[in-house]
Amino acid sequence: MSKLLVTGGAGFIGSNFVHHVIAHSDHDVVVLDKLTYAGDRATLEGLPEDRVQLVVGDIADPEAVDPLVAETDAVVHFAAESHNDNSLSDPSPFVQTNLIGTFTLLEAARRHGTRFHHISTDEVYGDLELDDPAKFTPETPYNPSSPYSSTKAGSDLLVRAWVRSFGLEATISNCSNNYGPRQHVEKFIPRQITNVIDGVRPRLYGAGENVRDWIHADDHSSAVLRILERGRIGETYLIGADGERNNLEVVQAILRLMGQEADAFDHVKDRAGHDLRYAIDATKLREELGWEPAYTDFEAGLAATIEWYREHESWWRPQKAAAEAKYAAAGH
Ligand code: NAD
Ligand code: TDX
Repeated sequence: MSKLLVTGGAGFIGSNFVHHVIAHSDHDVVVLDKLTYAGDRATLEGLPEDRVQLVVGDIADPEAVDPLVAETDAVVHFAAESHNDNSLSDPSPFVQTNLIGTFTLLEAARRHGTRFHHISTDEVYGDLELDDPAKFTPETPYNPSSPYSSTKAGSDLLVRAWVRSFGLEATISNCSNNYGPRQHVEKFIPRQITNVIDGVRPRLYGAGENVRDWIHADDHSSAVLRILERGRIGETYLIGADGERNNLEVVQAILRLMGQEADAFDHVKDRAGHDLRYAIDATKLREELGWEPAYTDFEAGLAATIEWYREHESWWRPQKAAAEAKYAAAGH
């Protein structure tokens, strides 16, 4: 393998993966990214121009996709509409990008016999009870709740069908909630950090008892590279780092690390259909491919992330007003 086509490589996790690939492998990268509100060419700054190229285009456009797939050794597919709250106010781009876009890429990979890795989410499995000892495994039945997670589930099923019916050489990974630098301020952790920087109280949906299984984006990237290089074709790997925490705990950790009182937040309207708990069993990835996360101390990773947002206001400031206007319109 030497040339990777990374879709969505100007977004949060895709750009983290491009930085990881350049630092830890000899692969070259072509990024295909539409630069939606969530994409930013600044995420790729500082990378060597002879190893990374950005092509601005839509994964649902066969004319943009086909020539790029034709000249690539593997497609690593991150591009998606990724935010649940947006999918509740307008599902249409989620169907277009997550379903039609994935279909378009799969057809090009089929035509050219190209290795394919599909990035997905634990949300395809629905949610767990708070006291359920079970976690999600690759055998958990699909049961998505939101327009976002249902379109991701549909995209996973397309990949599985292309493996079985057409012999596509594909793997799939389903990861838990990511945090780290360069995450859009619409997402939970950066929204609260940048609120506190702005002197605004963090906003907790409902009672804050919903649990997410947090993993640092660097660990997601190392897992994806491992699966791409050593994963078994046709297999699904779950990526997680045993980081379960409820939202109240996360908000209080942010407040503590930013020198605020523990109760300096507001409860706001809950999300419709809000999944209660996600939890990943990553045994297959750990035992079969020998992967281990590097970030095992959530508070240390969170402190470094807070520092990054403090130091990179020029990166996130242009997103902030529009993100908060969407939340105000939705009552959050
Ligand atoms: P993001 O919203 O930060 O970035 C998405 C990127 O895709 C942006 O650069 C955007 O411009 C690009 N894009 C969107 N539509 C496109 C299109 N039609 N054509 C080309 N490019 C397009 O998302 P993220 O949080 O980095 O998530 C990346 C992937 O990881 C997604 O597939 C998501 O489902 C998955 N995932 C995310 C998380 C998480 O916690 N954020 C967890 C598990 C899985
Ligand atoms: O202001 C907020 N207050 C709040 O309590 C926001 C924005 C969110 N929340 C809650 C909702 C969730 O329980 O925090 C939790 C995390 O919310 P998000 O950051 O929106 O993430 P989530 O909906 O869990 O989905 C994320 O993880 C799985 C990513 O956005 C998805 O792309 C990924 O698939």
